[in-house]
Amino acid sequence: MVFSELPVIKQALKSKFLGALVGTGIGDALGAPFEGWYWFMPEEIEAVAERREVLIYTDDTHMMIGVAESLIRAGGFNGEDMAQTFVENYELEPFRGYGPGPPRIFRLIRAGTAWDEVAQGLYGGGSYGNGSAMRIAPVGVLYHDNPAIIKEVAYKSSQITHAHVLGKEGAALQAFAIALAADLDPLGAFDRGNFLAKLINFVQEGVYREKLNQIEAILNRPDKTKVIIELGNGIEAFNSVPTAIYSFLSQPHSFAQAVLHAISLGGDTDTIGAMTGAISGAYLGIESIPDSWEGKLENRLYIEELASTLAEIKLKDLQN
Ligand code: F2R
Ligand code: MG
Ligand code: MG
Repeated sequence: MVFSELPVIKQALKSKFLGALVGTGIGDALGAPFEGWYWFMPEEIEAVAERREVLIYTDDTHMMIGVAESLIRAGGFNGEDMAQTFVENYELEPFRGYGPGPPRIFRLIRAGTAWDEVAQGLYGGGSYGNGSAMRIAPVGVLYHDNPAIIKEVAYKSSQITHAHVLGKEGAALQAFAIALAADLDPLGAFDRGNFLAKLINFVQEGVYREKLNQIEAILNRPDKTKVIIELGNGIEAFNSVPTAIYSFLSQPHSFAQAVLHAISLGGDTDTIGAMTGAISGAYLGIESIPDSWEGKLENRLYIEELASTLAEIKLKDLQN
């Protein structure tokens, strides 16, 4: 790294870390009032956001905060620390709309079950819900230059609550999409074919590969019903991570349009909104998030502090 480039790199990096973490919160909070709806018009989301004084986030952001807190405190991934962080955060704020599985896991961890053994038994083989993908933004930005570490940390952090391989692979795919976005210059030309090809090359599980392979054709002939049928808008990781990637690719140059599109697909709106917001924010940076939304996000200053600290850690790492 040339020393004179440092301030520019530092600023851009920080903006992308902020974009990914605040983007998660905004997508989650904007989508939350519509979770479970059939598809609808983006204008309805804007109208609800305008009427609200505070944009309140749910479990998606609450768990993303836990991931960031633990990575910072432990200086990287530490399963025991992250599991305890999830448990403590949940006990403080159990009202965040958690999925059915995690609270059961947290009770078992509190009772002494090991963090890496507790989730296997859930749903007879582990959960493939989208709960470990929705919270993965801090992993995606912190390790954005190392796909092997991304995969390792995404899998291990999933293991705490989502032990099924499709849950883990969903988290890894979402983290890698955020990483690729963080690595790109938003002022340069965006090559969506290349972005998709890298994701397809990264992912190993067939269901994700098949869905990613359909995205280009759907982007060429946009049709909401087709997106929902082919890619999904559900609570399972494989029915939501590809949809968030599609939503980002449908509007790569506009955070607002990408997130509004994702939420307007209905279904698991807060989560697909959160995941789309994380990818778009990582690509376009914090400046791309409309002030009128960012200013209303609950706990914004704390989320920004976590993102800034992670960026500082990364920058020190790059300088060594
Ligand atoms: N919980 C919700 N939404 C419900 C409404 C909330 C309400 N608005 C409120 O405020 O109270 N949303 C949140 O949950 C999703 C993430 O869930 P997570 O953490 O993945 O949970 P879980 O239980 O592990 O999995 C979710 C469901 O997926 C199915 N499933 C998972 N693995 C399965 C398997 N191996 N076999 C069969 N089914 C499996 C189950 O139906 C699970 O219950 C996010 O949307 C977040 O926003
Ligand atoms: Mg939620
Ligand atoms: Mg949800």
